[in-house]
Amino acid sequence: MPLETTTDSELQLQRLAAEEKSRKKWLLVQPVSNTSMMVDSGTVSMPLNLLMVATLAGELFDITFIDERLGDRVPQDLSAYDVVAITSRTLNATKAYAIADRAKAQGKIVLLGGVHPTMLHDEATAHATSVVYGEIESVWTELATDIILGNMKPVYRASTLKPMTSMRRPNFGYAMQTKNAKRYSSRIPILATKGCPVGCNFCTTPTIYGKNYRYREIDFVLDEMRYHQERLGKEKVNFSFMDDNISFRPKYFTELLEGMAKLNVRWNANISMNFLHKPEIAELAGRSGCDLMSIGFESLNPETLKSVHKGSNRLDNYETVVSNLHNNGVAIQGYFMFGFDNDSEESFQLTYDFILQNRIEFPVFSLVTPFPGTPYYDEMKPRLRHFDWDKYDTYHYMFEPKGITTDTFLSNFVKLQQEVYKPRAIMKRMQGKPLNWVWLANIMMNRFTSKLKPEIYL
Ligand code: B12
Ligand code: SF4
Repeated sequence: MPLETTTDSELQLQRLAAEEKSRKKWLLVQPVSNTSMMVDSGTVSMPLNLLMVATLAGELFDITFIDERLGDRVPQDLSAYDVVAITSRTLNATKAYAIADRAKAQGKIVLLGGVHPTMLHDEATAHATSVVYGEIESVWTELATDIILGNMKPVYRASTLKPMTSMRRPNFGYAMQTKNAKRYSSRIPILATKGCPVGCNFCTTPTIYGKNYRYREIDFVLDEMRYHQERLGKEKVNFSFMDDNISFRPKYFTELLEGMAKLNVRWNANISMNFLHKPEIAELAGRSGCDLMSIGFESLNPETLKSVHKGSNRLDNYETVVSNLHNNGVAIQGYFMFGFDNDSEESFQLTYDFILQNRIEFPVFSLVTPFPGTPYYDEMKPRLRHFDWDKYDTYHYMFEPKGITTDTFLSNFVKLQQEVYKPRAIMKRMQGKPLNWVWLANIMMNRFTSKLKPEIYL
């Protein structure tokens, strides 16, 4: 998709908005999921996706912001609003649709956006006035104009993506003024890049944004960080990058980190390990304040990595990546997926050994989940056990892998988690590491995993 620059239609929208007698009232909703797993529990991260919607829409409309994960609930009577706009991933799609249906029945303009409505826009349009495909920024002028004129289309999909240079600084005020805002993590979500051309077949990003990789000017990202430092009156502010893959362009990534090193901030991010085996990158990450990197190791089986097109992962580099980061004081949240056709009983033992030997601080285990709309979903659809979106949370069993029976698989999956989070294993992985929230996460995981039973995954 090509990129777009400013158009006359933006000026026309401003004129239309100025002529409006009263500003339309929007209710923005982040629905809580129905899952029983530890997804929306405890402290939750501020939803940057809905905040970006609020920031844009708030320039022209009045906004009320509800995050159900904080305990707030959408009122039954929606007469105070003209537009009800809901964000949805697959795990909360059922919830999002129920709210959307209620709002539609009350005659509201209902907007559905986010990953799930984008991937399954035919399904979502049945519940909404309009579905927004992908990011709101690239369709905003057309969408806002149609809302003011009351002339809605079923789907808004951009033929060109806006450059990220035009991205607004998110207005956190919308989230912070909600009653239970103290349940938000103190880490500030921030975005430097969008997209990831690696092309893993189970991931939604390449399907939605193709091979595009866009980034903001480094000065804008650093300015946003400085703004929060001034607002909070301290240098050591914690930022959490929401990027799909912040390190895809080495030059951009290293320049950004050099800038951050001068600010004295702390940060964490999702990262692919394409060039993390280079010691100078890990040194720069540590120097620029990175305290945790979330890395998708996914599997220790080269055939599996090949089959999901995870070209950024080289098994030969795993240990080097880990030791480089550890040598520079960066902790690792390591993601491991199970349920691939190549998995066997041996896969669990291999993963356990890797985690213990390499002292991965915060291992996270999930079950392979083919998300609707991805190439992997199309491939696996005939073998999927269910289409209950509430269970598409990466913690439910989706299909029987070819190499192992369900019972053996699930009992090994439980055992692995319990072993990794036993006190002795925690000590082996964590001894000598800073006493911070990662320790706390391990203690919580010890309690959580000790109660696990294979049945909960079904
Ligand atoms: C950062 C991230 C996280 C963070 C922060 C999440 C948060 N608080 O928002 C953490 C680590 C906490 C997380 C957790 C999870 N995540 Co996550 N995460 C991401 C990631 C990499 C980026 C999301 C993001 O914030 N991007 C930046 C914002 C600005 O962009 P955006 O989300 O695309 O939003 C834009 C548009 O979608 C649109 N839009 C969004 N909502 C709406 C609403 C309306 C009304 C409109 C008009 C437009 C609109 O406009 C927005 C602004 O541009 C995405 C990948 C991706 N690109 O989506 C995965 C992703 C969303 N995560 C995923 C998953 C599976 C999870 C977990 C279930 C994992 C787990 N088992 O714990 C949990 C679920 C948590 C929850 N309750 O939703 C999947 C979801 C797949 C699916 N089909 O549902 C994704 C897509 C990755 C993938 N595998 O493909 N995640
Ligand atoms: S490296 Fe991560 S973000 Fe990129 S396509 Fe693969 S899973 Fe998606």
